Amino acid sequence: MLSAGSSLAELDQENRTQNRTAASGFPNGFLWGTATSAYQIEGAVNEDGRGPSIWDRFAHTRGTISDHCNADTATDHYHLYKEDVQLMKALGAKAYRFSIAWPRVFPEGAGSPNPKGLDFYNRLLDELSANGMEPFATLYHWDLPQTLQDRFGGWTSRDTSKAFADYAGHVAGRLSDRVKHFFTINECSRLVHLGHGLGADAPGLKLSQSGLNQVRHNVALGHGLAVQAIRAHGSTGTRVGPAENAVSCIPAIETPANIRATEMATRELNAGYLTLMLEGKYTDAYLAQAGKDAPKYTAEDLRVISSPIDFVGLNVYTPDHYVIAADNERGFTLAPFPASFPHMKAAWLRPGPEAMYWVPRHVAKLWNVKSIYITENGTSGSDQPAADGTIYDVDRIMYLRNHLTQLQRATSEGVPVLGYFLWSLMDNFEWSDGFEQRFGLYHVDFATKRRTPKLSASFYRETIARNAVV
Ligand code: GBH
Repeated sequence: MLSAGSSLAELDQENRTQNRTAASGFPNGFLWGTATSAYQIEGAVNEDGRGPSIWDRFAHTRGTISDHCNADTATDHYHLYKEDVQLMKALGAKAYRFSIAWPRVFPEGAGSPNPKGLDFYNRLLDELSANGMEPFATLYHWDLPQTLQDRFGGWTSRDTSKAFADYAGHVAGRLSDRVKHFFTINECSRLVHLGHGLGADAPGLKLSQSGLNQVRHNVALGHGLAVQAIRAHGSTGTRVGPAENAVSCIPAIETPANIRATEMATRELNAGYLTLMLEGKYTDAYLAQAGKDAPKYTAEDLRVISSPIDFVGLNVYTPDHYVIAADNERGFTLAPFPASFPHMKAAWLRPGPEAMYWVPRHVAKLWNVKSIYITENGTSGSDQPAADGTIYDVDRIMYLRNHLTQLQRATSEGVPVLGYFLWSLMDNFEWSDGFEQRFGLYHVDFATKRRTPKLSASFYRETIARNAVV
């Protein structure tokens, strides 16, 4: 124990003791990794038979991307993947979450596969394996083959849900000897809202409420059909689940009544996504609110959508709502964000680290989920080099430390989070924000493709080495 008059040197010594590490530590075997997605890093959009995706089309349409860029070359990971695996290794990471580009594997979305497309992922898997890194593959991170948009209207049609399952089964059949964990769809919620409601993401649609509700249903159906296809074609022991950006509900004040209110809010505000996948039905409130705009579906659809999964992946960035218990019909009230609420470089990125505690806890409790991965968490920053050339991204370190502290609170209470994938390994194409929002632990000079570690890379390496918040 420290006495009142302890010197700084003693304090420093104390901080190094086992006790201190245990108090801030994660469970043994906790999996540390980084995450990326295909279109955001690969480049090489016209190589080895890759077909166009809706993001190629969207990014090449005037006025869609803030800095008028596209991801034709991005970070050129397609050619620099060996170097990038070394970047992960330098962090001491043991896992890597990446996505497979559907238009590389099926350039037309369906029909004949392009073997050269999967060859790239075979090379990547070999490199990961040679460096002791466990692969976690996402099957859909928003790069729909353009042909499916043209032929079927993309996710407005359940033909796309079926094509997705065929592609998923094909990949599982060929890669599941080495890939043991598959994520179906990245952030159903965002692909529905931003891509088909606001038109801010590909394919840039602004559908009516009924159209949007149908897209939401078709995407969930695609998830369920893919789960079944992966079970049918994957080797024994292949595990599968979604990677969802759940609407996060945080008790404004941690009282039992408010906590109960956040659980109800979590269930209702995720009704078309996690609630549907895990309960196999739309909530009464969801259907009542949709009214005549409710999606068309069958009972069999609901059984498919709720096919058993092995884990839930959660992308956690920001609190969506602070919640207080209320005496109204719903039982909760969403507190509006005051104008003075702080944000990181991106205006949408409000730091509310408690989300990292509450989101996995709600998911585990509401649906009795036994395995959770944090599939993304991180922040953009201005990331300007100082006079000595170093990027001292202490804002990112603050953001990460606060979130990891809350994650450690969750794991120490028994919330079953098995691993954490930091978004992102390196700066990349941030969708409609182009190259203006940098999320990487490694800075990328997009002209030369040179990678340079930021200070946060050292922070993450220390965290991994100690398996504890540092
Ligand atoms: C994740 O999405 C993605 O999976 C990943 O590809 C992405 O690079 C990463 O996070 C960082 O953004 O309030 O109208 O301005 C997060 C998606 C993007 C959803 C920004 C909210 C703001 C919409 N988020 N978006 S708005």
